[in-house]
Amino acid sequence: MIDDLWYKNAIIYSVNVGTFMDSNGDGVGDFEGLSRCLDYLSGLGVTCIWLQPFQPSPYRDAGYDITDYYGVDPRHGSSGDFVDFTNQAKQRGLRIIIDLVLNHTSDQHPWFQAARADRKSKYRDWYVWSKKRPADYRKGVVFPGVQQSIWSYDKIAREWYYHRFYEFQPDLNTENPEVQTEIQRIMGYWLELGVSGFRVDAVPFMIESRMPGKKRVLNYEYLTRLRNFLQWREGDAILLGEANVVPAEDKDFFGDEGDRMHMLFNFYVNQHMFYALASGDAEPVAKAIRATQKIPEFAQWASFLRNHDELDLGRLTDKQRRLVFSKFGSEKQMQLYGRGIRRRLAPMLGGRPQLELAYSLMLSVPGTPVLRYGDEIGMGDDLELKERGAVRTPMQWSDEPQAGFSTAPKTILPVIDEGVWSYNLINVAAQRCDPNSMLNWTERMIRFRKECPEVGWGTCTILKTGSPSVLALRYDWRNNSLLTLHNFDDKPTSILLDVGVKEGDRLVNLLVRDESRAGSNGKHTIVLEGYGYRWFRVGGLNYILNREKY
Ligand code: TEU
Repeated sequence: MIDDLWYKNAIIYSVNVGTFMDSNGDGVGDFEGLSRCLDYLSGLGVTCIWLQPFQPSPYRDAGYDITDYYGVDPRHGSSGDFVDFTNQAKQRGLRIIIDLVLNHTSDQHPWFQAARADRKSKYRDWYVWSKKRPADYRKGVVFPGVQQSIWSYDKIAREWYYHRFYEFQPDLNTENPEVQTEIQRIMGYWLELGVSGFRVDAVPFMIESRMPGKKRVLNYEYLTRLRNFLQWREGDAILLGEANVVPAEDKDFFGDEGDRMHMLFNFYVNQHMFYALASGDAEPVAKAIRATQKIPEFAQWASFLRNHDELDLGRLTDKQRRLVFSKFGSEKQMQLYGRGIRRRLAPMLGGRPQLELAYSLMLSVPGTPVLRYGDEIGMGDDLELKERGAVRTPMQWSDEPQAGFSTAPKTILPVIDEGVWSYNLINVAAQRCDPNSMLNWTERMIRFRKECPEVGWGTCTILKTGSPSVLALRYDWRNNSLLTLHNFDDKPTSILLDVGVKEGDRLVNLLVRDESRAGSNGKHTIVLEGYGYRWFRVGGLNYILNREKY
């Protein structure tokens, strides 16, 4: 049954265990705490939780520097707590996907320790070495301004080792057959513990050939092998790839036959959505949707606004990027790595109307939405924290001390306790009681999104609106159609729209009790307020009754 493809119409929510809920008062979030929040998440409408790395780690890159792929960092609990958590999630019908960070390990990992200590160790070749410093040692750093090079000298090994990311994250030699077997073992282990798949970290880096001095080649075939292994072990598990690439490369990662990544984050549409929000111009985002539209039938985009990293604007033109910087991150301290903005969504966008517009847009572009914890209540950032730490502060549950996140005097990262983004003002407990809160609005929107499977499954057509600030998307799937409209301008605008229906046919507004009938020319005149948005069921009587049976 085609409807078994759960990831086509899921609501994914990304959680960092360490900053979500601390149950034992040590200042660090844990699995027991997260388990207690599962009713909150299922109430919000989430269907799949993406757990960021929780394995043992010195935590120099928020857990993306792992020292044991088969464990749980003791600060987050035990493996038993993890299994308890997955069981509780299962009780509520929630799926779990976890980060798979295999481009590199921590330099503290026993494999690297063995590799550096003994040239003859079998682990030596698990990493990438060079006797001399390669000439291009400064080329291709991922964190410019913070990271100096991609080759560092190791005094113990007395050779240079390769690292695309920080110097404490040596790259694994993923071409080594033993490393490949180990990767399968790691995937197999977590699948056996009940996860529904992996968010594959840094995919283009993970599959690159890294011989010093040689041309950079990407081994896409390896992705097909990962996929085959995954599917052999678990038929409905998925790979969600992190690959910030240009549209021409999408097919390499999805595979022509859809036999590589099931899903990829749509970084391209993401950046153009922010451009539209900053400029008021809908055309570039329409173009980005068009450019990423042709993907294999069973592949899917992951749509998102913000994640745990900087908002990377590297795919925009210099002019576009300058405009987004000037609107959403004009101060130097808001910018990062020369290409991005290290702010959360709410402070960047400034107001509730823009936030609603952005969220409604993200939920309605082709793909499956991925939300970032805290964005559902409009959490802020802390620019005092280093690099991407700014957007990683603990979840704000209530106005109790430490935002109800922990009873410890000191937490893993400080909670936001000052100014307009303080937990005293922005927290789940307060918003739960307020029918007009961001939280309740988000919950309602998620419900609509789930009731409109056309977005996850259907064909998307971009309609002409005659107004440069309005994006109109029509979705069709199994005799159901949906129309969404978004006005990026702060001023109201009126559009004349040919939705392709007969005279008198109706557009039923799903968000408020309202409808529009086509005029004698078969067209609809619709007035949108500044930052206005609409979701219409096309043609039918009642949007649920109209739904054809799957
Ligand atoms: O990021 C990998 C990556 O490719 C980065 O370019 C990313 O797009 C972003 O710019 C990083 O700020 C992943 C994780 O998302 C990131 O948190 C880790 O630091 C990184 O891997 C190393 O594991």
